[in-house]
Amino acid sequence: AGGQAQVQSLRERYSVCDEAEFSAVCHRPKGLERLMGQTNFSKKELQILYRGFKNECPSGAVNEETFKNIYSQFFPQGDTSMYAHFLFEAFDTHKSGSVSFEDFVLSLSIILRGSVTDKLNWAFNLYDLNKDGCITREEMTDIMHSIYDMMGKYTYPCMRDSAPQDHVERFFQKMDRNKDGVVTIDEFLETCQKDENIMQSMHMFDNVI
Ligand SMILES: *[C@@H]1O[C@H](CO)[C@@H](O)[C@H](O)[C@H]1NC(C)=O
Ligand SMILES: [Ca+2]
Ligand SMILES: [Ca+2]
Repeated sequence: AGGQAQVQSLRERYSVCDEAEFSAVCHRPKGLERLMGQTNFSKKELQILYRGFKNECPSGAVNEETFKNIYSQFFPQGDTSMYAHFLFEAFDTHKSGSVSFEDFVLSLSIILRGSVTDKLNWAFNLYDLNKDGCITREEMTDIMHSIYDMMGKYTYPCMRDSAPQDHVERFFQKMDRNKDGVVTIDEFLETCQKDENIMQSMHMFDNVI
């Protein structure tokens, strides 16, 4: 249901509506069919998403600046630049410095419609800032600061300065099962799958789109 609402809110944000243009880019019907097969979006949803994408980004690929602009509209009271940067790097799966519509909907499908394991793998990759396969305290600290910065001090006026660090410590207490100082994907999946509340308490997907 959350996914539906998110697609709906994307739909409301983007009013540009041009079926012909969509067909032009997905000129080969196979392109669209392939995307329908690779994602859990319907043709209609892909059209809505495409219009939004094209509206933000007429060149057909999103750069980091676009992510920052979009996020600053959603969180006007906070500083979104760091979180948008990390998010961009997670979407930019080919490390090309830009996110194509295809990259974009593949990630979005996982976030909104993927299985729990798909989502956890995606989140792990987001938190693993240098993409070396483990999450360090430094990486989690950077992520937490970026989320707290984005929320802004007006949203949480009585938040203590130590709150992000407390969050990191709790994360490692739960996740770093062998206490070697890093969290691997196996530790992450095992812990998250046993404790559904972790997902919510980590703000995992609420902030993503
Ligand atoms: C689509 O949904 C199924 C069932 O939840 C899931 O297994 C699959 O990985 C999803 N695919 C994508 C790309 O989201
Ligand atoms: Ca890492
Ligand atoms: Ca470990």
